[in-house]
Amino acid sequence: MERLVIISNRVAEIGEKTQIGGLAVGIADALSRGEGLWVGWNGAVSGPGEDPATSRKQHEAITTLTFSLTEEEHENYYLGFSNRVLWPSFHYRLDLIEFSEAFAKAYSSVNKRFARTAFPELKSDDLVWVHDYHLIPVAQELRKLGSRHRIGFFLHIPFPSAEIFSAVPRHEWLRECLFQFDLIGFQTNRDLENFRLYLAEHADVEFISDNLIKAAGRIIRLGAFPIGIDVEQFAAMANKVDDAVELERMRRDILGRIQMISADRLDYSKGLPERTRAFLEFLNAYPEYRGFAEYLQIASPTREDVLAYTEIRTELEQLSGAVNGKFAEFNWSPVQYINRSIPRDKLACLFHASRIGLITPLRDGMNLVAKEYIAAQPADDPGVLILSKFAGAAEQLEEALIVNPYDAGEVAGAIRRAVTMPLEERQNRQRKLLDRIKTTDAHWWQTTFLEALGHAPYVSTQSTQS
Ligand code: ADQ
Repeated sequence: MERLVIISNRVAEIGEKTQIGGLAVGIADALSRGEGLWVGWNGAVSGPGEDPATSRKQHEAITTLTFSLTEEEHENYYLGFSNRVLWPSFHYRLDLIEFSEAFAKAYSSVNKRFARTAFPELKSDDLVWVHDYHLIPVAQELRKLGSRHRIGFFLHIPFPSAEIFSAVPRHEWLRECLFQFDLIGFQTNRDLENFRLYLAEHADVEFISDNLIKAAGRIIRLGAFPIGIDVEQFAAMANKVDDAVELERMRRDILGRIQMISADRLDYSKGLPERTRAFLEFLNAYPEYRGFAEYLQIASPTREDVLAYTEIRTELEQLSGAVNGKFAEFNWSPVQYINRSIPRDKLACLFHASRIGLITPLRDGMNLVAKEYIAAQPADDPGVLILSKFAGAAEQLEEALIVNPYDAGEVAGAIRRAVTMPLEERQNRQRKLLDRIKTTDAHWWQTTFLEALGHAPYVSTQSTQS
């Protein structure tokens, strides 16, 4: 079997398996199929004059090769082009784009640095898998260094509509960079379709089939590979009864309390203020639930150096305060707000104990929390997932209550439907949802992607752009 080399912006600490979350589960699973190398940023920023040297660590068969970014690289590549240009625009927030020439330059040069770090390590038959929007130019940089490897790219965030993508500063350059991969993977069929429509309008491309194109003299494979979770592992954590779960059960049984939950990074794409407004609408429209319904909002801080993130935090804190100010009583606060990251096993138990998972992003590549909520439900008395139609997960999880997150009345109606849903209907929906997340779990995701990459129509004499 070929060795796998992963290149991603951040390299996760590979330690105790249960504490790594999100995409790190899928990557660690992929790396553990044989020998593996993981290259990327270590999360640190080196001060002026400090040496941002690379460090190598070994965890059984997995080697990690990490380096720090300089302050300038962090500011312009990471906070700049990646998170002030690409992240907002791919999430349909063109109004939040702050573009500068310095951002584009740093994005290009840091991608060169990733490629230069990885290239000397590569063996001739390695499979290279590059992750996410930070690293679109990596394949082109590797090709310039002479790489003839099979290189795959997976985009974790949405690929926007053609019109939106054509508004991204330097979209023509990004497109040409993408053509140096052998496989380009998206989360959903919708993303794939958006990419094809963009190419049809803006690029000189030959469409060979639904999944093959010819561009820049190369044949490139395209595909949708919805990311999954390790269902067994998450369910096992959720089923370990802890004190908080017991307490919640008692509150549910004795006091008739109904808990809804959400957990996100505090990002404007996750729709947190809209969700709080929908909960407010629910309390206004259905006063019989005052005193009983509680919304536990777990929002971990993220990218706080970017203005849009401090603004969303202020807005959310004001709103939660306003809802509590209006409705709270001495023994009941409708909104509980936790602004920090919490251990995954705790999160799993809280999902298990919550009657409703309220997952309503305004845009999301997939949204793993939706899948984690399903994995955590008790089979005998499962809760209900309310899911935004703009989460990639909605393409798969059609038995959830699918809502428009911009319509507070519709979300409030879905909450009402969820709290009154008969047990049999909840069990039926849960069974189908659970089946789906099990058949397309983290292991399935990485194996189907790597299989497609292994089969990408690779031509060893291919011409490369310089
Ligand atoms: P994210 O935007 O980070 O990921 P998501 O897929 O929901 O979104 O993953 C977040 C992970 O962090 C989940 O495992 C969740 O349990 C965990 N988490 C969230 N809040 C937490 C908290 N307060 N404390 C502890 N853990 C918390 C990006 C894309 C997504 C895509 C993933 C994977 O934006 O659309 O699904 O990559 O491809």
